[in-house]
Amino acid sequence: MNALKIPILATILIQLATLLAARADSTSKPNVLFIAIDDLNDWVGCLDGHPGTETPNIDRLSKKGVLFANAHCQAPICGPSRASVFTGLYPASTGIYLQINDKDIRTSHPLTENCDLLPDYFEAYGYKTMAVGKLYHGGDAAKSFDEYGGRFAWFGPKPEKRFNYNPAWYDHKVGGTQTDWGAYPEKDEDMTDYNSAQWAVEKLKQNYEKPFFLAVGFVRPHVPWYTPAKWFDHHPLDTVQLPPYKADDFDDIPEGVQRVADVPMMPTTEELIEKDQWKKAVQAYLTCITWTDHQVGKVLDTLDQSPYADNTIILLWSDHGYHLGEKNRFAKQAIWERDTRVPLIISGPGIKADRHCDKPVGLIDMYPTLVDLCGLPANSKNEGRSLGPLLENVNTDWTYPSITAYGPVNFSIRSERYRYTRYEDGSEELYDMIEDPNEWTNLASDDRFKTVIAEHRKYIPNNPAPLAPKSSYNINQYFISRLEDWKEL
Ligand SMILES: [Ca+2]
Ligand SMILES: [Ca+2]
Repeated sequence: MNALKIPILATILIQLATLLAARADSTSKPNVLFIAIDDLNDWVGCLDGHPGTETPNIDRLSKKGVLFANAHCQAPICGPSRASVFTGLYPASTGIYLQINDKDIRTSHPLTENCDLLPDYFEAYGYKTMAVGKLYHGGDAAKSFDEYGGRFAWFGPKPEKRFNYNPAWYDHKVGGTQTDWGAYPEKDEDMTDYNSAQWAVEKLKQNYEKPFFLAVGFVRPHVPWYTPAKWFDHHPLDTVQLPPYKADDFDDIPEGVQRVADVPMMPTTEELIEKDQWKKAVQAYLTCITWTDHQVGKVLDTLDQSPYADNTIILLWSDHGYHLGEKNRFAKQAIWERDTRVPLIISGPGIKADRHCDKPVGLIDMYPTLVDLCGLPANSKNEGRSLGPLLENVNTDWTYPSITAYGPVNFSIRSERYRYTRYEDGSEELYDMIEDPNEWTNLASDDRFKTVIAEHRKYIPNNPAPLAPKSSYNINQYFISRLEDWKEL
């Protein structure tokens, strides 16, 4: 062998040994790849929420594991949904029902002071924790992960002027919104999600002595619905289909329900029909989904090609859903199905491939599930439950509904078949989600469903925690008028 080749051979051997060492370490406990998507509703191919969506990478992941097709957030807004995920506690236990003006969840309420945040729990049991992008709503990711790659340009660069929607055009609109849509910026590299994916890809190419917990938080399809122009080519306007909308849908729901779900700065369907913008808004949301799916694909591909491919649990989720015109609204912040239903996929070593689970589950179940799958001691503070039995058999008896709170006094209970909701003023809704997936016919006053309603009503928390002191809500008149009352429930 010539002398020049010896150092090359040595280098290769060292690399091989490092790779084998990484594999040996990571086989003791599985790694975790935790992919969070912001404001993605059930418009992913595998969930069949919208016929025109294009999500090949998320669909591919669903084929590798278990798709939870009846999974729901615990609060229909970023901050409280994520607070529930990372504390493992219900909003009714922490008082975090709304956005919190605080960078650290633990200092926002006496009830969260002693909680174990998910990454801290993994760190305590020997994991290296890393994160990039949007995980918590506030800025505390840098504190609770060993390594944090940042949030880059947050929701991305913005054009000088809005393209298609400005609440200031309407006299009756209150507050500001980032809701707008169009082709912007020019380059993928200027997008936050591009940089987050890139950071995660680099991390997956490195060697680790400990098992890792890598969290990647993508910000699209959160508003503004901007992506570079080429991504709009995936959804030509003439192919875009509109979601179902019934103009007289609100005739059978109490006025109080409409008030809770009214976000006055957001566009209404009637407004966008008048401006000929509904289809364009849907096109932009679909485009943002395809954009994010592509970023997810880059991370999944890198994992597949890494030494960690066979020993990493992948968990993909979104923090809540979104309406794109269905209930005369383009918003989150309500407790109908499209606001609460989210993609939730779990794959990994020992998890059966290509399974579809219709049992109701919540994002709150992710924390105890990961602890269970990684063989860590159960955290007795967790209020969710491990989905282990459903990963084993998707038809296992599962009698627990998913509970979503919007403020401390509006709760929605999703069982396998029904959605029951009770609002602050005592008004109610009941929908048969099999017969009526669009929630058009409110059955709450139909005597035939008295027993069903009673069964669901018992899951409404009796003593919800008062609102966390640093809670804020500046865009919904109903919430503004109630905030002070809710601080002393
Ligand atoms: Ca969100
Ligand atoms: Ca209706």
